[in-house]
Amino acid sequence: MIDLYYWPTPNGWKLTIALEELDLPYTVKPVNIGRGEQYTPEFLAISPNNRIPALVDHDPPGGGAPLVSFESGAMLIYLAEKTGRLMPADLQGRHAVLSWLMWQMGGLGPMLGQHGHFKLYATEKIPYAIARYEQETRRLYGVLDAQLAQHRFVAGAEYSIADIAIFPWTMTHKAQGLSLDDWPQVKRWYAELRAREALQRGLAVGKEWQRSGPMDEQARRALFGGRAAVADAAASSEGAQP
Ligand SMILES: N[C@@H](CCC(=O)N[C@@H](CS)C(=O)NCC(=O)O)C(=O)O
Repeated sequence: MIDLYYWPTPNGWKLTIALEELDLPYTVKPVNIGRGEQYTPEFLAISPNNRIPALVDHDPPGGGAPLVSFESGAMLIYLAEKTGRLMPADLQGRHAVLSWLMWQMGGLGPMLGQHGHFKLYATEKIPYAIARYEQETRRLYGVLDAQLAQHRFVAGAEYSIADIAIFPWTMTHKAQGLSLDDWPQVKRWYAELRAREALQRGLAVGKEWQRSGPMDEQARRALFGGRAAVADAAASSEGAQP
């Protein structure tokens, strides 16, 4: 059985989508990142970078000690290799999937993350930072659109972990003030993936924990203030009257 350390966010959804697509049984271990739970010693022992997702597979291929994994890209490769699915076995096909997965991990995710931060969450709106990350975000959407003009899926003719890694980040387009009409091939691909039942089941995991409306002060501290801010908040609430 796999334990998935998770919160419903783009990087978290990659894993619930992959696990649902692969039909693998898993237990969800919620880590409320808006309440600083990413800093507990138990979670840090599994995910030293204090980020979700992470997983522990108590039944790794070949037996032996439980497999502990953090970084969503590594986790997706692990699941594809464990099952022999969602990644072609031939050299060329496998390499195309890994290239697009790395593109997501090193480019699309971090750039869209920073775009969202400076445009939506930062209390001080810095025009240069917003313009810089919007330009990079648009460039990356253009790269994806050009690739999808040649292939049905991101890494070729087969649906793969590269599609699963990229999709949740394109779900943020409306919030980031972008329209998929600007990238028709991304729009076509997005609609095809959105209709997949397994993907929808993945996105539904923990939906009830999502809060609507603006981010509260506690979440802002946990996400943007670092470990010290979480510790300060815990210390001050210990002295507070219930
Ligand atoms: N490169 C990491 C990024 C993970 C990541 O940034 N996770 C976010 C949620 S989407 C998180 O845990 N944030 C908690 C925090 O910023 O303290 C991965 O792909 O697993």
